[in-house]
Amino acid sequence: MKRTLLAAATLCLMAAAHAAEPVKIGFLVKQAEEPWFQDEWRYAEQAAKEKGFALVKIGVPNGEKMIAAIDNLAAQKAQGFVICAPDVKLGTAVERAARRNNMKVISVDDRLVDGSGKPIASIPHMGISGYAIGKQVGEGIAAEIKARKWNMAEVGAIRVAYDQLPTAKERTMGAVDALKAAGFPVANIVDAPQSKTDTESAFNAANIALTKNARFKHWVAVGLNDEAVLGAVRAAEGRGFKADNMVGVGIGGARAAENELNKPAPTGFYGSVMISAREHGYQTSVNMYNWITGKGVPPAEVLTKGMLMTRANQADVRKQMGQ
Ligand code: FCA
Repeated sequence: MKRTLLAAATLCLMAAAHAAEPVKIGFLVKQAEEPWFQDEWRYAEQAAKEKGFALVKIGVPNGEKMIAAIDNLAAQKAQGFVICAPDVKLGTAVERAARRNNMKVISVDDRLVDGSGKPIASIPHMGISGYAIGKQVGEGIAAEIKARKWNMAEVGAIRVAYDQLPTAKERTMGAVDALKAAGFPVANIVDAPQSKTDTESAFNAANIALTKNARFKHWVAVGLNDEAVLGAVRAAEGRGFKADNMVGVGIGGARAAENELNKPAPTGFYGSVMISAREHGYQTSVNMYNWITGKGVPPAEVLTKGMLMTRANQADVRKQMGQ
């Protein structure tokens, strides 16, 4: 009897000690300078304040820095981390590093894959529904082409491409499919592969596409995010295609898009399908906190939605997206 009581008491003490251990969560992102990721961090901070855990934000621009960051988190006694890795093919390395350090891991935005390119099912994921959101981009552009009464034969479409990232391919192919469904000529769609997912690389890629296709009177542009489309818009501007002759629709809706849509005069950046940095930053952090504290295992996969935001409806869209 005594021994049972003692054992029970010990168990209670152990549980209490465990509960008292401060929760520390890492939030690792591939491009810390991008407004989208800064927003995710901001919302993750909000979760940290509300739930009372420590948040460690680290930029991980390459594989080496990523592994160092994970090991560093372990040394700081973090129990888990949320990650958007610099390359989805690092999936197995991420899983191994987490396991080695006895940490939990959730991926955000970019789904991690194994050596054969298959999503790693044991890592819970929150991403966007890339193809559906891409379709919203294409539909928005098609509607604008119609509203402007452009002859589609005279319109070129730039697909700023980063096909090694599955979500990027899904997004831009969704956009292309929507354009095709609206009767856009396939032969007028030009691929512009970017070497990195930033504005400068998109600018360079779009410039080449524009040079090679001088026959078009108007242009439209799609890409994986606002930065990609902004690059194409700037390149088109450089060649005299301004707001009247260019319709670019991005994906994201963070500060880059906000700045552009609030310039006194419209630019070729017509709009952006806004996605939820709040859900990606806040909810993944809360899911991780709940997982660590035994309150529940995160859903295996969540795919979030977007809304087309233009100059005309931006205030309303922000409100509806809770941002
Ligand atoms: C990817 C892109 C980011 C953002 C995010 C949701 O990681 O690179 O710009 O769109 O998905």
